[in-house]
Amino acid sequence: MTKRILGNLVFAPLAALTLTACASTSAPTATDEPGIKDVFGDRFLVGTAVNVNQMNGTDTAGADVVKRHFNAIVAENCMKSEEIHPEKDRYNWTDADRLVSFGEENGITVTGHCLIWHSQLAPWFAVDDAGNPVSADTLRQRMKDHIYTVVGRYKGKIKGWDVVNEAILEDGSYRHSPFYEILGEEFIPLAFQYAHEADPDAELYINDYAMNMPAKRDRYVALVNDLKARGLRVDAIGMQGHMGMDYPELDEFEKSIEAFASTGCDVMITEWDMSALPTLNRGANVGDHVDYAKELNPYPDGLPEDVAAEWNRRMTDFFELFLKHSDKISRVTLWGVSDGDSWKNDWPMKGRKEYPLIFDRNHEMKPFMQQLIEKYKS
Ligand code: 9MR
Repeated sequence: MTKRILGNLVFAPLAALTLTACASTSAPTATDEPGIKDVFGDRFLVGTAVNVNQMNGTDTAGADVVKRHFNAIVAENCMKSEEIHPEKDRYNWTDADRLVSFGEENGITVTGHCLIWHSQLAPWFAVDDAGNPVSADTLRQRMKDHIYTVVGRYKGKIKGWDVVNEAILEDGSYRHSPFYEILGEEFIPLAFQYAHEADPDAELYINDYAMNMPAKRDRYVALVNDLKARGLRVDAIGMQGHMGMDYPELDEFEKSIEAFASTGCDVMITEWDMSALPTLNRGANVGDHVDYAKELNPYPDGLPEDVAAEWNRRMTDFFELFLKHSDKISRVTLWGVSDGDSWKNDWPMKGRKEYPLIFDRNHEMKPFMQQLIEKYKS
């Protein structure tokens, strides 16, 4: 990994020459310039994950960026079971309702994230009062109640749901989540069945990270084909797209776009971001942590020009790849509005200053997207 990053630095001067605008960390975007959605929105939805501050009026600058540049939003956290259904008999709708209203008021498509996920799982969901795993019947009923209630509340308002998130590991095997441990592989078709019953018009997605990995790719193709063969609705396969400077390889990512499209589903890039720092951990398993060390936080005062240039170049390459496959890709969503919002500032090491998104900490657009807008507008 270190070798690869150093390799990038060797070629950085060349990148800086070809991407001259990258020399400045950011440049103000003129207000008469089109937004990202104005330029690319006819190819695929252009989305971002939003946090509660952008929705509750605390972060108005972030909310303004959302309105100006994006035509799709997804809840970064407030619809996860731990947040929206913290106790068995209590739902917390405040933040989710606000997000859905924000979408309605601003003509922005809303995606629901996520119904069945092992992480941020409400603590009561899969255990009994004594803390022991519940029976298969009980878990099925709890899944059904949860999905019916959450999906049902936003029927007609949410375009589609990440129904199952991160069910498969990089080697293609099933993750041993509580759902898998108690129900086996059947938890996936069940979740899709319940979601469809709750809102027959809603699109339904299956979503995961590291989707460029061949074994994972093959498993998802087989899994989705199986769901479809059972007559279940699956509209899209979500490739989260948490990236770094040395992963994934563009052609492996492309192979997955093509393989997923071969199932007849749309492909969605659902959580796009790219770490600009040396890689500590690939993928996006939120449970992974690295202890803080100053030397692992190399750019606390801003990205060096050569690293910024290389980051912009890689982002351009991936965005051009998404454009190339826009007949297959129905949405490209960033995982956060501006660098300061990103989960990557805390993962895999807390307190690491990151630069993974399209907008910097001052909400200014980074050069690669300015250049793409210039190239494709009109
Ligand atoms: O960005 C989210 C972060 O704020 C949360 O603390 C974290 C905890 O579960 O989840 C992050 O979002 C994850 C998403 O829901 C699923 N794929 C991986 C994302 C990054 O961890």
